[in-house]
Amino acid sequence: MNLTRRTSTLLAALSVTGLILTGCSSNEPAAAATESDSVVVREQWVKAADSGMTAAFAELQNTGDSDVHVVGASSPASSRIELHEMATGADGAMVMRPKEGGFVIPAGGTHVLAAGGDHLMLMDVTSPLTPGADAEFTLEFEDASSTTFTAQVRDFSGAQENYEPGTMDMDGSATPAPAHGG
Ligand SMILES: [Cu+2]
Repeated sequence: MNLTRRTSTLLAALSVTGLILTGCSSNEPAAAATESDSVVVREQWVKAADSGMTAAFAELQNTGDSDVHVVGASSPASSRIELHEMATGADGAMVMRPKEGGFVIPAGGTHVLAAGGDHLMLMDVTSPLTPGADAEFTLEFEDASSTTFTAQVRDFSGAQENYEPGTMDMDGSATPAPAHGG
């Protein structure tokens, strides 16, 4: 009985609080939402590397009702980061290249960054990224807002990307990890 009464008192208190908050916000103009307000980053990770180039991946969810444009990225882990996509080159081989206009996270949808697809390309790793360590990343959006996330460094031999300025190709071993292979 006592518990029930305490629970209903608590619920009543919460309802009153809710009413007060609702009352306040309805009297004020809607705050200008930034693109970063709509973005949820999950499943983020970065491929281990001692130096040179590597890639970071994540699922970028857009909880808002308009598209979000990712126009840049940065990290203390790399002196430069490019937004890359995979495309079929003139010779039929898959090549990776900077994605024109960056990534679009569709309204109410998710844009997946994954091996063999769009990815964050770390062009010049500043210090060894060892498995289990964390690296911080910042995504920059078209409206100049940004969001920061921490990605875990993982060992991943499934996608060996070859990147040479001028050729930018990815060899044929770019298959899913053995655990997911068929
Ligand atoms: Cu790349």
